[in-house]
Amino acid sequence: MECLFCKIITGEIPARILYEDDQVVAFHDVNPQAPVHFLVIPKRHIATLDDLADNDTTLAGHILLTAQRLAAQQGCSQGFRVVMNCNEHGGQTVSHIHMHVLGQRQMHWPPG
Ligand code: IU
Repeated sequence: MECLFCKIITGEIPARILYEDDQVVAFHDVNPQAPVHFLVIPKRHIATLDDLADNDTTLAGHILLTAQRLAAQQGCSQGFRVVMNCNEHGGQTVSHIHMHVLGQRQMHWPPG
């Protein structure tokens, strides 16, 4: 198993875990780009958004609702941003899908 995020799920690589259930894990990003910056990932290895299937609708929704709930817990009452990078042009560097959640500062548009 070479996937770094799968190793975070199994505990082989340390992470500051925020939340875990049977489907997802959330942890603080090691290189935060905002005062709040955490990632929500599925426990099942899915390499990119392109690999999500029609029967992953419930999982995809659960990732999004976990992001929303944890953003509130992290004090993002004035708003937050979710980002999912996909493949090379999307800027994806880790091949295990992850939803970034960033908050506690003003975001700008367009992203780089
Ligand atoms: P990207 O969307 O694939 O570019 O984001 C990967 C993120 O994973 C990036 O923000 C890294 O800082 C973060 N990360 C992490 O939090 N812990 C790790 O062990 C590794 C990457 I590897």
